[in-house]
Amino acid sequence: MPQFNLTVNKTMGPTCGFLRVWQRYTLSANLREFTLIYKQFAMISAISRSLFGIEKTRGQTSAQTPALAIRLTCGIITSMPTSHLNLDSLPRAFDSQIVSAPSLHLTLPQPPRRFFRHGWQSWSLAAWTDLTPRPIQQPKLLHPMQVDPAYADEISPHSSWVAAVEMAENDILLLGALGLDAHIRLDADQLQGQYETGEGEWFLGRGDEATVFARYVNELSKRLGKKSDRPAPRIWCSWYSLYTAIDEATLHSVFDGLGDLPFDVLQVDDGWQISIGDWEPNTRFPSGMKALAEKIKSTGRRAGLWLAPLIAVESSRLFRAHSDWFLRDARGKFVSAGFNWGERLFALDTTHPTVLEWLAALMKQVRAWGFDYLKLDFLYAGALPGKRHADMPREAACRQGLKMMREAMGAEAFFLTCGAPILPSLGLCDALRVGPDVSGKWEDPRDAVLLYNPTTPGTRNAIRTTVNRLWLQPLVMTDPDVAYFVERENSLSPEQKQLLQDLALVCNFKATSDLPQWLTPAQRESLHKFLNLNPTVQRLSHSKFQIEDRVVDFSSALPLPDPPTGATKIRAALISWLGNQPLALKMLKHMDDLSLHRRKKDLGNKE
Ligand code: 9PG
Repeated sequence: MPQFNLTVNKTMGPTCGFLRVWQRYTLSANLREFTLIYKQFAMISAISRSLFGIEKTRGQTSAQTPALAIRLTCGIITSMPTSHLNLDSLPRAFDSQIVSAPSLHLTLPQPPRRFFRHGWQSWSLAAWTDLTPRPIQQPKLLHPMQVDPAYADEISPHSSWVAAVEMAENDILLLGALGLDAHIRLDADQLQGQYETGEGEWFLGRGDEATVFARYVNELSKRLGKKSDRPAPRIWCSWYSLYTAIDEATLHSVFDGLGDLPFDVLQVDDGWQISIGDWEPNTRFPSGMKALAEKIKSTGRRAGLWLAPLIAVESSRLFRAHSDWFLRDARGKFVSAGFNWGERLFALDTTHPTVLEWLAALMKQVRAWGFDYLKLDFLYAGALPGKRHADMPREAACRQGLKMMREAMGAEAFFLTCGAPILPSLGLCDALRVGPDVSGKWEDPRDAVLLYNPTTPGTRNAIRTTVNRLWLQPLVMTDPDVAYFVERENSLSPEQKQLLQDLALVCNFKATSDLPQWLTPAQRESLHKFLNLNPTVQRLSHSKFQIEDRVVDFSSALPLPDPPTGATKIRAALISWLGNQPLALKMLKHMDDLSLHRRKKDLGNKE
């Protein structure tokens, strides 16, 4: 098959030494017809002759090859940092095209029907949406924890690293960055990709959804690293039943109660530490962390631990003692990493050599305690915009911190990233949380409708984003969060619980937080069976999967609620205002703590 490889180098060469091409294009496609149109430059035919060895800018190849017309609009002026591509028509089966450019503008034949947006970090929304502007999700105080704060106020379709547009049924055009710090937006018929710092590669593909994502993934894996080949462990995690109300005695009784349930890892979540930033056991763990890991290992399982190593709360010893380790903005103010645990959060600067040493020492400490499954959370903090000790793009800085922690924990440790920017995690972690937290509720109407927030804990939010992140499966183990089997403290219908269990099977990543004390014999039996399942799974469409002989459809979780209108809009504004008041969030936390306390007392009575 005749193939054209077209390369415009950055420097034009002797014929036009004073000019530079601001972009390099590498184009490989099977062409029948091609049109190359150069704008803004009169000497172009001379240059095209000397550079590409083509006499004409229009031509034809043999009639057997698939039809393709590509119009390339190249700028050749030093000061223009943008590449323009006009893609009038491309064949369905399409050889991948890779373009290097700081910024890329693609003119589509018409505005697309739908847009695939990809959220920045684990909890941020990934979804196919229509083109109508989306209200800014609320509250803003939580933006650093939920979206890329650099783009939090964008209401038109936009996306981190990769976006896709549907031009017609099964006709998808994907634009995906192969480097970090890239963002894509759609403005009517203009799909625009932009690297924050310098030039980077872009992948461009057209075809059906599965094919274009598979090709993008293939290019990503060449650059960021391969999927780990170890088997996915089956995990019991303390978060979704006990939340922060964990203590040594309660965990021991849970670990004993799990009996012969086939878990590989028992993972202790948030609640063991003195404070976020001070990663030593608190007074509820008087025997210390080594003893806790020993207890887990005595049940024949691996010990897992949660930490959020890149953040600290304002009241932590770490923040007070080493404020110079924390990220600041250009004016010298601390950069907000969000608000949680009733406090403001700040981010460590992972370009600071002492911070990197501290992170490595922390990982070694945790490994020395005996934990070898590490769930590292709130990792977006390493990539927040700010002025760093070393001048480095923010996502490269985060990746450097992750790499340091991976090296310090050792290749034998299982590394799960959570609340993590997606591309910077690839090739470094074993598994990646690919959606928001689940909860015992399908959807919280306050968050979904009034705050227009698809990132807060809730089963629908978790399923929606996870299903839209399954394209990552060849690159990393995708963690969809836990599945539930209990009825206690849980309002999910049996069908909704089944969806979560099925999503775990699709992801081949099984975890639960269900307390053995809360499981009826029948529920325990179902959980046992589930943990031993290893079904064949086949994707039938975007939302439908064949799991052995059943067809499972996740489409009920995928739509996004409509933006508030009329009187609801007024309530929404009020709730948003409240959500931005630290005091209101502190009060909510206090109420949560009280109900947790009751839950734990109740658990004590049941034993
Ligand atoms: C422990 C938890 C669990 C859980 C993690 C993470 O405000 N937020 O947007 C927000 C989202 C998720 C979240 C906490 C806050 O949960 O995903 O599994 O480990 O931390 O605190």
